[in-house]
Amino acid sequence: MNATRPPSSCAPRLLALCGGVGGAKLALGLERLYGEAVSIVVNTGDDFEHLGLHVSPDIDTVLYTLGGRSDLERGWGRAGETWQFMKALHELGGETWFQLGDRDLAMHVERTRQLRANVSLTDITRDIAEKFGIAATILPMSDDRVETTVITANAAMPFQRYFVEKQCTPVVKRIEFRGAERASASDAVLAALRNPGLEAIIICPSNPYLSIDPILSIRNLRSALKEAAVPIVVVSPLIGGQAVKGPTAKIMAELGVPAESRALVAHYAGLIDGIVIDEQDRADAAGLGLPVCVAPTLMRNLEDRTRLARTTAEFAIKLTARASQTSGGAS
Ligand code: FO1
Repeated sequence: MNATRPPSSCAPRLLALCGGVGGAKLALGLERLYGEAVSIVVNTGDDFEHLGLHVSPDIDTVLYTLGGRSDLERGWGRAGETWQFMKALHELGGETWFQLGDRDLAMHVERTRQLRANVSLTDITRDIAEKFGIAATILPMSDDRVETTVITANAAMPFQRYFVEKQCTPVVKRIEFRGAERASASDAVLAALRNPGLEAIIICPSNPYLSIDPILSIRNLRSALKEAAVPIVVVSPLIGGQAVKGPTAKIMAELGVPAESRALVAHYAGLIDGIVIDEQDRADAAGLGLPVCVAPTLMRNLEDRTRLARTTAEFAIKLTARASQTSGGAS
């Protein structure tokens, strides 16, 4: 029960695009502030089959984080985790490079069972979010498989092999989203984007190349974002040219892109109406050529998460006012 949460009637209806750990932090802030008025579209390009189980890391990071069950230290997986399954698997010579905690394992076993019974990932996720007492709507980007594949100098590998098994060391040549050309945004995602009450869309501070691009690679999702005709604001995952967590800056360097706000604006050109950057990058603001909100973007605790969520939401909605004024003709 969150007494502080305003009734959804006055909360702005928002939709967020979210990937891994960084994105989930802002998603938590949005959910704490605006509750059921928030829809979170989550990347599933990281999903993979492992040990005969379907694993959806970004969905689980959002479910555990908003459900108050995540391990805040690690950023992924569950709090209070034990590792008996991993120990027993190791004794059997099984693959243990991808750590599955005993409680986390239940999620993968139950999700896999339901997927095999032809329950959609969208319905499975909705059911778990409800069981976790999460007010926001958590939506996998698609019920079709899109597989983020990292192409390096001499190999093509599924995302988790690059990110976890290889610890992001291989040099990235390019990133492919296999299946994206055939994939469709889920009906639930399209309905959320077409909700007449939608006031703004927020791209969370996730890795643009690994966590947001898979979502944007789905053609009818990208077009629905534009057709929503509400401002789209990105929160930069960079602070002072560095990623807060993960390989964003390293990948940008390997792709020949400077790890700067300008490169981020260029990456999302034609899609975003504004950007939120950290105070450390205040000097960038003047040259970005679109509305900029300068605010502390490092999220160390729940208060940081809710403050950045409020700042970002209010910045985005104000842009709506500007857009509707201009579209309002002579006024
Ligand atoms: N990340 C790691 O660095 N090592 C792991 O062993 C690991 C296991 C894991 C299990 C379940 C899960 O939901 C996430 C897990 N992650 C692990 C994180 C995961 O690779 C990343 O959070 C995302 O895929 C990237 O955003």
